[in-house]
Amino acid sequence: EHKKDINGFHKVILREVRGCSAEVYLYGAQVTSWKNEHGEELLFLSSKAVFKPPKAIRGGIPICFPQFGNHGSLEQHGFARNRTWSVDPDPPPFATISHNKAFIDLILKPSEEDAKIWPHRYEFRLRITLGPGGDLMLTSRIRNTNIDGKSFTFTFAYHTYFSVTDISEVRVEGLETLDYLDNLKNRERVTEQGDAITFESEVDKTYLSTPTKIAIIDHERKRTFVLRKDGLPDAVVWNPWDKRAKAIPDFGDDEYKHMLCVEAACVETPITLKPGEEWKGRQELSAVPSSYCSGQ
Ligand code: TA6
Repeated sequence: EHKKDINGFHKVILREVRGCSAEVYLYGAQVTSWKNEHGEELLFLSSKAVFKPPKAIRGGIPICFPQFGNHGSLEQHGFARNRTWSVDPDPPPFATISHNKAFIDLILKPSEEDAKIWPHRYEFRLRITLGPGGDLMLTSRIRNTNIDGKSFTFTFAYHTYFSVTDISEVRVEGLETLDYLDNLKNRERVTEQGDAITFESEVDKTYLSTPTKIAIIDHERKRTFVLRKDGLPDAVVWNPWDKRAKAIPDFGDDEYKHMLCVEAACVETPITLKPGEEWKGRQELSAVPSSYCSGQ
């Protein structure tokens, strides 16, 4: 269902038979809501989110492309999240789709302006799917369409903001014993010692060579988010905590307690595509009652 919100922004609402839903703005191709069959919101969206270009919407699932973070010449997290995408008129045949799934295909191609800051031609196709059980899947296909024979290199992340009841009661499983870059210590490389990651202060870590499945356990609500990913070897874990959150204008002061970013990413080893080559990166999110999930 296509709608215009109060700011006149174009958004698409996906609905599934049991009442699950998702909302995505054409601005940034950003998912801003994912609800389960009880109408509970599963993603965090800041109460101070600004829906006004060129500011990125604070929350949901920002798309970081062609640069993750600020290690490079582009703006922080690249420009894909600050552009208005189009509905893809002729999406490629995605083999995995069956009829009872709601999905939307969006596409981003460079503008003249963009070509000045990132001189490449590409087609970035994003399919957002709401599965029959309410699972939310994002599939990105990025193709190098340069006609000058040039390859290009990029880093990428689905910058997912999960809604949690109380960050001090949240555990992340699947990243223990892995190496990570500590973004609070100039990306120093460290090995995770803990048996599961818990939170009592600001965390900003890029875990490397991570498994395809990561569990985020909201103990209070007895809910586990399961993040499955393909083509995205790294995972960034971020909570700003109080001081950092206060310094971010579009972040409510106490909202850090109710969010956690776990971001399927490709950061350590950038992706290089020759003309004609295509990269695919997929993440699938599900939210299950914790009693079925801890330790699996
Ligand atoms: O993913 C973690 C991070 O790189 C943090 O360092 C913080 O900057 C966060 O992204 C949010 O970035 P943004 O540009 O959306 O404010």
